[in-house]
Amino acid sequence: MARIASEAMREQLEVYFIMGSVNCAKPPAEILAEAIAGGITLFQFREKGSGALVGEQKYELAKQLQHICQEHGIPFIVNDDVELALALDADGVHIGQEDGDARIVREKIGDKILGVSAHNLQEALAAVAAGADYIGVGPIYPTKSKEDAKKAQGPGIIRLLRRHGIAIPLVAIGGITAGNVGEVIAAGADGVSVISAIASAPSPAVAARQLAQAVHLSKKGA
Ligand code: 3NM
Repeated sequence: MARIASEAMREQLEVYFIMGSVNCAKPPAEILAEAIAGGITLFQFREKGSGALVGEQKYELAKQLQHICQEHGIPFIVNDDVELALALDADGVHIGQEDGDARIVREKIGDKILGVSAHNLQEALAAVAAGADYIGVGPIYPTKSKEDAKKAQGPGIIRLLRRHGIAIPLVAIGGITAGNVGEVIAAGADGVSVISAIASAPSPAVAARQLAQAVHLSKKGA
């Protein structure tokens, strides 16, 4: 297996759905299946926050969600937990700045997809040097889905990273809705990642479809 090509990565980042059991008011498997029906392009299992599952229960949920992704050809990324990603032979790992050294994660996961969260230019440059396949930049807008989220930076942070030569695939995160997708794509993001816009929507399928349409429209206009 070779590292993912950056054009393929950019497409997979278009509608990147992230969730774990704490984000779901109904069974996570149901929400994921609906989100896939609506057109998400990538999924991240992020079992974090108060009340998050651990141990066997976390493993079983991950396995169930991975199976749904596999049935529909949606790559399955694991947040933070490299051992879980390797045990499941997941498609990739996403790590935050607190989750350890990206270079060490790259060594452990070989050619699997590596995503790294960055909040400023220095972190983004370090992520590129460590071998990230994409960078998650946020929070762009205020979010209630991450307990220790930093201050919202607005889409200007994406423009700043692009202006300073960060050319690898970038996905925007934090408070993204179909209504503000246009601004982040125009600023230079390849896609959007969301928790609540899909997981808390009355219809995850409709929400995913609206996000996908907004991304496609914005990319055409770009
Ligand atoms: N990471 P919502 S913000 C998981 O800034 C996560 O790195 C962030 O959830 C970062 O779409 C965030 O509900 C939460 O705002 C995104």
